[in-house]
Amino acid sequence: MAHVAQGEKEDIDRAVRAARRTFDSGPWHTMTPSMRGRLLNKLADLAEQHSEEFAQLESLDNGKPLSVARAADVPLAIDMFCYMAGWATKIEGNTIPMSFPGQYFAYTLREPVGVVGQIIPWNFPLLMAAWKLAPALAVGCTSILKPAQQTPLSALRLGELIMEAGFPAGVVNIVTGFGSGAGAPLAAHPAVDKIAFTGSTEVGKMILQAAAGNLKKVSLELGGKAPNIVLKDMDVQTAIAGAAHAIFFNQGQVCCAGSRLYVEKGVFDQVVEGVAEHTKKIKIGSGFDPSVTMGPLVSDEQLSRVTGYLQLGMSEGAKSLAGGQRYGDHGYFVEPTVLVSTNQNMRVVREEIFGPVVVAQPFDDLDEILSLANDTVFGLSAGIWTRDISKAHRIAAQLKAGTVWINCYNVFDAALPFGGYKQSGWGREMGHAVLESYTEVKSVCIGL
Ligand code: TAP
Repeated sequence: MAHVAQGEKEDIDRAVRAARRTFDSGPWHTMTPSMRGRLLNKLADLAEQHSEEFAQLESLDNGKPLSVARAADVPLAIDMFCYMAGWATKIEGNTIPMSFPGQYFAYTLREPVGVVGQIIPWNFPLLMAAWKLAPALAVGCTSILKPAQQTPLSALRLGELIMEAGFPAGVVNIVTGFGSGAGAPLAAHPAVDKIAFTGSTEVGKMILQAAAGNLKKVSLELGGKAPNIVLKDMDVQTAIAGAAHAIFFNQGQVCCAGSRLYVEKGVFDQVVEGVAEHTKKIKIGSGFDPSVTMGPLVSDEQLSRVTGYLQLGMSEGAKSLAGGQRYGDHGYFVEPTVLVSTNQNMRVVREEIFGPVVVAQPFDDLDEILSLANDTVFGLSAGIWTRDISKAHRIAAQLKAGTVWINCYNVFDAALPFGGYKQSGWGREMGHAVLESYTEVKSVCIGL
């Protein structure tokens, strides 16, 4: 489909030098916040003018249905640039009342952290680029962005629009390549001040080690194994549709996917059979076919990983109510799968599969569901389906997860922080929360 450069350590060195120079002494250094905001707005406008092209690139590169790229990836990415454009002029410090003996005037400044390395995955390539670049640029950082090797095309096209918008040279440096050849030297680079990573928990831990050399700041958005909890008072059809969307959206290749479905006894059979029935309505095929609602997985490697988990689940004693294997004999398609007869000790319940596979279990009461839901090393997201608003708030308060959706799922907004408890990560994306991870606070104290 396309040939893309395989960046190596020396390309990362050159990109970091450009980003460093531009941050320390280039035009970016002296540009006003208002101008930075205007550039971000211009980039959003350009991306909007090219939204159909971006949607097609995303579908071609990742396999996702074009309709999904049009409805989710592209508008959310554009919105992220617009939202962060507004923040560029609002990065403020405080004045601090002092109690130290004497008279002082003290204030804080919020300054850009500097040169940031940003490493992103393949599941939402353009959106992940926007989540990373927009806040970094709003506060005045410079960036070296490494897209995933499977899906570099939309980031490269975005790079062209960044130039067209008029961002000074060296502000955004996109280096395509592999994690080992380009990602690792970026994470370890002594002239990089911060690394922002989205991807697997396993690689997240490697990033931490690589960052230790110069103790660069680190933010991590990692894997998940989200509990999606259905209480028996919920309208069953709404719960079924919600549970199916929570796991099957984007072929299940979503870090916050509702991959553990817990249903209160009394409606368990109805809900899981309903989700299994729902899979028959999912049309699998090319992302460019308008009737298709589920595309292929991203790669051969991902296909092996997901089908490997399906075999493992069966060998552990799980039963499939729907799906359970590869779909067809060519391409990277997997049947949307509902596994029952599962328990907390199974690897399919404990590990992130990152495919269209949900594991379902019944529960008795609130105490049991809280203990099951929180029995995981992850803590990215969770879902609750109930008409009882008081129960919903009580459960939400006790879930160890960065995002809790009640009677909805996979709802994202540039203003709503997103990130993980426990091994799902450090720091938050989006909202004003993300600005903290791209800025340093400087205290200035003046004796009067
Ligand atoms: P990762 O290996 O975590 O890849 C994410 C990004 O990190 C890619 O750009 C990758 O480069 C890069 N990378 C890999 N090794 C690196 C290293 N040593 N130093 C610096 N950067 C490195 O994810 P994957 O291989 O694409 O997928 C593996 C599993 O991770 C999936 O099956 C899924 O479970 C999980 N995953 C989670 C997420 C989220 S959002 N939580 C996203 C993707 C995957 P390459 O271009 O070489 O891949």
